[in-house]
Amino acid sequence: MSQLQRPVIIQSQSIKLCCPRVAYRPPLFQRRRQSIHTKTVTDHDINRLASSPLHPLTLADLVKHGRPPLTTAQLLTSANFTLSILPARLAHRIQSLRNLPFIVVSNPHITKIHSNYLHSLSTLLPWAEREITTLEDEIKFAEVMADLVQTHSNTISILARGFLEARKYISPTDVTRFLDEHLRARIGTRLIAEQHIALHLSSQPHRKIMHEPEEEEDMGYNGVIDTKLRPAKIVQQCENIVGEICELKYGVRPHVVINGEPEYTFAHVPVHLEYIITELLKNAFRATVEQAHEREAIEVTIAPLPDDSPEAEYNEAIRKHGEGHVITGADQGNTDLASRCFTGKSTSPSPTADQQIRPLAHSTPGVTIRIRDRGGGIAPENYEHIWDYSFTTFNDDQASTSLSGGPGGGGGMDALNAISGPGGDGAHSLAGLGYGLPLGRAYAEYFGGGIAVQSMWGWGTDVYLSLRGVGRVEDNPYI
Ligand code: ADP
Ligand code: K
Ligand code: MG
Repeated sequence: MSQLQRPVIIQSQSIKLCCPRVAYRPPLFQRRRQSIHTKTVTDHDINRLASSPLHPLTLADLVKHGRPPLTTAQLLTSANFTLSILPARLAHRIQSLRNLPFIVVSNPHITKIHSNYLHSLSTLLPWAEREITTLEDEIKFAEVMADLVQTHSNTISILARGFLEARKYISPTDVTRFLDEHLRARIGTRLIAEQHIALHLSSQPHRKIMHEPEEEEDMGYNGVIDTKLRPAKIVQQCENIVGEICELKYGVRPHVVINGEPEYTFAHVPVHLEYIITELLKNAFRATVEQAHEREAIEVTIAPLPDDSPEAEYNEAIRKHGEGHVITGADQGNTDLASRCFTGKSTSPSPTADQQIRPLAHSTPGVTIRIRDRGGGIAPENYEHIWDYSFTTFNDDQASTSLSGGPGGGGGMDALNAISGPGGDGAHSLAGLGYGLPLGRAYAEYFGGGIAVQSMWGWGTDVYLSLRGVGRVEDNPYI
């Protein structure tokens, strides 16, 4: 395995933070990044860390350090908490990569991801078994977190390329199983790191150096969570972006009509919602235009769940178990209750502790967003495959041949760029290599929501995105 352990060169590029309202000053971080200490990771380190139990993360963990700006003591607590859970999570990912067939993990792209994880663990090890007690150390630690987020920003496109090249040696089912676990775990790891970075940037005394003053009046944010997120606003923003891409490719764009309750707000992670809505709109736009129905609006309905819905009962059940309670096997009854109400019942494997964050007590019931298009629906023979990571009906030949033919391909490269997810390298293509639906569902399910697709073959498609509120602002002192 030694060839997998070569050091990784960190590329300097700007970092896109999860929380869009918190501005980064990359040059400051880049200058300092060169001084990040590393410690060689041994197999013993990995085995030891991977065998330690994973911290069952809750949303309460993300907000428990207080409302920004934090005091020095709160900031140090956040840093130490972050440090206490990340190494084991990285070690689990390394182990799971090593469990892939050797010929797959030897693929240069998969090897690159393995090296990235080793690199990130090597930057955390010098901090292990010590406590962060000074602001000076906290600043250095925040740089380590920034490095971690940046190192893994292109993970999804690199993994996609790797699995595409190695597809002869691993079944689509095994790829989907691996990616479902890996990408869900990655969502949590990024959230933890980004939350600390966001708290760091918005806290005294750094804010004068690193925080854009004009952003300060925005009080809706607690780190990466927007407590006043308005889904309709995200839909409008995503409509603009997807519309541009659509117009570039097809020369036309359908328009979106929002109805239901466009003023509804709740607490959620904006970049997650942006990613999901973008992917769902891309699918709807593409289908609509390909059916030459661009004159027919895509209808987006925002439907908040009522307070007496089964969702509210579900939240009450969480409340009885105590604040920030994590749903475990013992709570299966309640989770079933929740999934009955949410149409997006998943067929993916049950989440493990490092994959799943559960809502806070006093959660708002949440919202269902229906995206309805007249794009002709999904052919029955394709229906069962739409959740596979690599399944796409988009430009089949172009997407896969340009990739297998080497770097620089047209549609395939665009497609890969389009699937990086939040914090990744952007979305330039209307459809990709089939990552939109499964990855979108992974984000939705992360906070207990889901995605369900209802197709009327020959007519159109309804997609139901269910999202559970992650905390009622007035009830929760932390948010
Ligand atoms: P991609 O968009 O890259 O193909 P997705 O996972 O987003 O990957 O979607 C997988 C497939 O599901 C699409 O290629 C398409 O065949 C089908 N699909 C998804 N959404 C729709 C829709 N709204 N209308 C018609 N087909 C759809
Ligand atoms: K797919
Ligand atoms: Mg898509």
